[in-house]
This record gives sequence, C-alpha cells and structure tokens, in this order.
Amino acid sequence: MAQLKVTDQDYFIPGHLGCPGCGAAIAMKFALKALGKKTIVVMAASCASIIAGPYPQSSVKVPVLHTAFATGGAAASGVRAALEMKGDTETTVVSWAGDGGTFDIGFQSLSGAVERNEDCIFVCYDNEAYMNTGVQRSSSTPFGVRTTTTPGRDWKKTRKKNIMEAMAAHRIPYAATASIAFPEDMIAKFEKAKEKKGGSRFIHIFASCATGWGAPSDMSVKIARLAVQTNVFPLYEIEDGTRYTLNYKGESRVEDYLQTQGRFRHLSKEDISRIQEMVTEEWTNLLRKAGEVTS
Ligand SMILES: Cc1ncc(C[n+]2csc(CCOP(=O)(O)OP(=O)(O)O)c2C)c(N)n1
Ligand SMILES: [Mg+2]
Repeated sequence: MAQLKVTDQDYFIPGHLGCPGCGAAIAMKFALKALGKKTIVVMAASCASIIAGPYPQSSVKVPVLHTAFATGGAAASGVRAALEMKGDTETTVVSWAGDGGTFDIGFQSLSGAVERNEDCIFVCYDNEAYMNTGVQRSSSTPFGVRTTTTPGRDWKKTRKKNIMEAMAAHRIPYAATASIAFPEDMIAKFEKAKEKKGGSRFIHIFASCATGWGAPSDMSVKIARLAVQTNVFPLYEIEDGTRYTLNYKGESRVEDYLQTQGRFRHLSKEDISRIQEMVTEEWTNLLRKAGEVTS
C-alpha cells in the first residue's frame, strides 16, 4: 500500500462522546485529516450526531450541519448550491451518515443526489445496525447477526445489501471502500475523492462498534483488520461504475473474524459454512470485475 505523508493537524479532536473503541470516531478523525479545514460536514441523525458533542461544544472543528435522518443527500446538495451562489468551488461538502442513513432511510436522497452527480463526497460509516437507538438491524446488517430486532433464533437470515454495487449502478465517478484498520489507505482515498471535484464520490467505511457487536473495546481495530484480511469487507475502488481496482487481497477464512464478536456467537458450524460460501462468492465476483480472473 502506498506510503503517505499524514498531517499532525486534526479537525476531529479529543473529548468526543463516542463509546470506548468507537470506529465511527476513528473514521471521522482520519477523514478530516485528509479533507482539511475547507470542509463542511452535513450530518444525518446517527451516533455521529451525538459523538460530535452538544452545542455549543463540538469535537468537529469544521462547520457541521446536523440534518434529519433521511436527508443527507438532499441537504449536502443544498449546501453545495449555496456555496456555488457565493462563488465558492473550493470548499468540500461531505455528507456523513451511518448505514441506516445510507442503505435505508437516506437511500432515496443519496440516489437522487448521485444521479444528479452532485459535487459532494457521500460517506457511509458502516457499523452494520442502527446503533444510536439501541442496535436495531438495518439492511447493512450481515446474515447471521443478532440485534435487538433480530433476537434469539430470529437472527438475521438475509444478506447485507451491496451498497457499492448500488452506487456503481448509478455510474458514480468514484466509489471506494475503506477501513479504520487501514488509515493510510483511507486517507489516500479521501484525498483522491477531494481532488475529484465536479461530481459525486462515495466512500463506504467499515467502522466497528464494540458496544453493538459484543466485543471488547480494545478489539475494534483488530476486528476491522480481520474483516479485510478474511475478505468479509474487501478494500477496493470503482471508477465510473465500471473500472474496479482491488487494494488488498485477503484469505477467506471467515471463522477467524466471526469468533471475535458476540453478535455471531450463536451460529452453528453449518451457518458459518454458509457465511463462508457467501463471502467466497462475493470475493470471486469482485476478482472477476477487477479483471483478476477471467472465468
Ligand atoms: C425519521 C427518524 N426516524 C428515527 C429516528 C431515530 N434515530 C436517530 S439515529 C437512528 C439510528 C441511526 O442509524 P445509523 O444511520 O446506522 O447510524 P448509527 O447510529 O448506527 O451510527 C435512529 C433510528 C430519527 N432521528 N428520525
Ligand atoms: Mg449504523
């Protein structure tokens, strides 16, 4: 992975209200290192809205517009339009939303904004459930997970929605996945997204949630690293919805990943094999799209 010069300057500072080991907080710190001072963050209702701190306090040292849960895409489009009227083409507008605010309730707003090719960066920090309201399942929650709305034997029986493919179907100029365990890769992708002005960019960040996943808080980064190493959450980029680049090749052994978290603890050997098959299938599809295998 590319060696990168990372600034000491932070625009997300200590004193935030995230839980210990919060992956969303780590994601915001890295993102703002890359994006810098001339950034406006539009924040849909989520843990992030709380983590930032209550007015007049804030851990985010750039302007933040807190918006309704469903409106990340629309609100960011409005901020961009207002900046254009002022002749400001320099400021980066970032929509910062969770998986609920991206995959589910915010999906129509995001789809509309990306179809209009709005000049914004749309970020989904993905902790795979509605964490701020008490760990309810979202369409980003993977197969096999127990949440408060998929409890006991009713653990989630459907797959995680492939949001990157949905973005690719919009022919978005740039989409990338990133992980809190790969800071240089994440910062490089935000820098690239910042440079690609004039159209929509989407960054999908794997952001562990120790509280919601039943894991010790000092395991957050390790879990995120394992997700990439086992191909559960591959690191890749898509340009213009068609050109795929893989940034890391893991080895599919999902059990190593699953056993780190209480949310998977109830699964049988057969269930784990089923998850392994799903991960291998998705990984093979990705290899094919990236031109790494021809069959
Ligand atoms: C229309 C609406 N419904 C419900 C809520 C309550 N609510 C606030 S944050 C949130 C969950 C957000 O989930 P996600 O986007 O995944 O972010 P996370 O909290 O997991 O970081 C919910 C349900 C709301 N603010 N507005
Ligand atoms: Mg979430």
